[in-house]
Amino acid sequence: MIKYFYMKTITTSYENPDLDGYGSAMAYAELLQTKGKDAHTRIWGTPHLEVQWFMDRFKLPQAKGPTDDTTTEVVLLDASSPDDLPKPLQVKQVIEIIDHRRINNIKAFPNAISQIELVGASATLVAERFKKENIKPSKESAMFLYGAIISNTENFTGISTDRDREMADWLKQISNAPDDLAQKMFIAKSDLSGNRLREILFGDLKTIVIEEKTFAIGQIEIIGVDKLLAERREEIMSMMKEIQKTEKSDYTFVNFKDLEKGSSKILCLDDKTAELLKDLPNLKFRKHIIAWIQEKLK
Ligand SMILES: [Mn+2]
Repeated sequence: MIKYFYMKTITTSYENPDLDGYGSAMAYAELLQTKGKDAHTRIWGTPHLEVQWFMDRFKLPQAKGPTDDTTTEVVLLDASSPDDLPKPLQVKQVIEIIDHRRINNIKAFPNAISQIELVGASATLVAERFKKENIKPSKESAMFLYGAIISNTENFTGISTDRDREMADWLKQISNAPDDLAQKMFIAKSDLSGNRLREILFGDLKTIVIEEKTFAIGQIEIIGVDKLLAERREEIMSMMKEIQKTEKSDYTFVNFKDLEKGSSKILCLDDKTAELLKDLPNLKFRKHIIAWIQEKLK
């Protein structure tokens, strides 16, 4: 009898993943298992609070933690740059990439086949794989993918396509997700009481370098942006100052997206940042933005 040998496969995402990264990795491991692969998900860092809330709420299985085994094959989801690859994984281990971001660096992975398509969530691409192969995801995987699409597209108020909607409809039936899931998720996400504000701001901070200038960009997505800014602006400003120091950023700002209104406000640390943002024509999140520039600092 011939015994087939399958190499072990890890599905993963960037460190400290959001629901799209985490859920896509979990569901894709299941798809690989269904096809006979020895696959499981490993996650590095601390998943976003939303992920932890979502798994508790719907009693979903958790991914395994980090490993230093560098002999496995790796599938990278919702990420597509070597910087996103958790250590100690190596670029040459990556055999497949599934992501939905315009800015990627797939050429840096010599052994990977990749699917990069600009839909609203990586979860949509994973769901389509199931559908195409005529494999029904488990209730848990369907819930992960459905939640990821709702979260990433901000319940279709943010960037989304018909493909996201089609998959969300399909996944909702399988997962039996509640009709008010988006509302429940957004309310849970909007609880920034105590230290949660800090955890979320620092947990989702991005630092990018453009033309030798360092941008530190925070992102907070909640219901009730105006209330938050009215009540805790001083606190946020002092966190931004701290960020500027540790990240050595030239420009520092936080984008507050209101999940109910679909609009955004930007809080800039200083005049220099405010001046710059005013003139940036292709700011990525411009589409849904009402820029709000902080008044002069005293
Ligand atoms: Mn994503």
